[in-house]
Amino acid sequence: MNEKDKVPYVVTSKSYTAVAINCAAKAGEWIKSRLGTVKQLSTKTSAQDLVTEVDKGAEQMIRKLILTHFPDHAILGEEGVEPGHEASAKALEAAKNEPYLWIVDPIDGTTNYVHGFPFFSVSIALAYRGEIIVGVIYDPMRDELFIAEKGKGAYVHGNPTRVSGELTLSDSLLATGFPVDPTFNLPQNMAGLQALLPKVRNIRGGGSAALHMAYVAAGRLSGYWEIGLNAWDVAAGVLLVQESGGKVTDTEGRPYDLSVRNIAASNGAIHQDLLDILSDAKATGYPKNESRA
Ligand code: 2AM
Ligand code: CA
Repeated sequence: MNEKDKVPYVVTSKSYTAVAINCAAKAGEWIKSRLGTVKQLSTKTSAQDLVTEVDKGAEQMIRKLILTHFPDHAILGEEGVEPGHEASAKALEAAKNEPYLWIVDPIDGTTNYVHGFPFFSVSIALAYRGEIIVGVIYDPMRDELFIAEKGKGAYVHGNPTRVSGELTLSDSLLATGFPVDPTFNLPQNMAGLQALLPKVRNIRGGGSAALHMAYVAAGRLSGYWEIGLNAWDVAAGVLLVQESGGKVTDTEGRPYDLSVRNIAASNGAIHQDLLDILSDAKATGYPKNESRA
């Protein structure tokens, strides 16, 4: 038996995107299949525990599949990290130097999932040396699979996605998310809402950052901003928006990188106007006069 024969069997396909799609589709179907069960069981034990179980199960499923194909790759998943911004920043710091890093949110929109509000998704991104090269977001309720590959475009149902054409805020439909932190993020978000609402067509808060990003990519939303997020909420969506001709920065206009928590994504045309209003309203999510380190 020569040396080669001792190497454990590894599927040799190097199609990162195919693996991401397979993971998102499998996890999405499983999550969907548990939706009714969660509601039923939530009266017996805590609904939160049960969802945590579904989240964890989906993430385990995704981890196993990724590692079957790419045993040397690193994985940063929402359920593998302790709650809180500090822990997630630490986990990201530790993972950032990995050449290949998968960034996984098994259920983005967990609150919606608990309540049976059908707006949640599986989000999977692959970064190579910090640059996102694949992004996949799957909405199992609508069976919509959003796919982006760096330099190769973005697609839904195999059709190219394109950001919307609105040129002004007054014609724009925006989305945001409502952060729970009452001391800093929530008041900032309220200030942003108050400043923007009279200037746009309307604002939605769907409850899944990843799907909001996918909707910006597909031209269903003109723009989206949210503060206090983590890499797994938006990484796949960032590539979708960029590959659909849109723009993604932090809320103060700096280029996106994996450590950005305060995000602005748009069709490009309205981007600066959106940032200006957030800035004037002191609603960018950054402490005054202090940009992120
Ligand atoms: P989740 O459902 O995976 O938790 C909704 O505004 C967005 O914020 C969702 O993408 C949601 O992701 C995320 N989110 C919910 N609670 C959060 C928290 N405490 N900190 C950061 N992001 C949160
Ligand atoms: Ca999430």
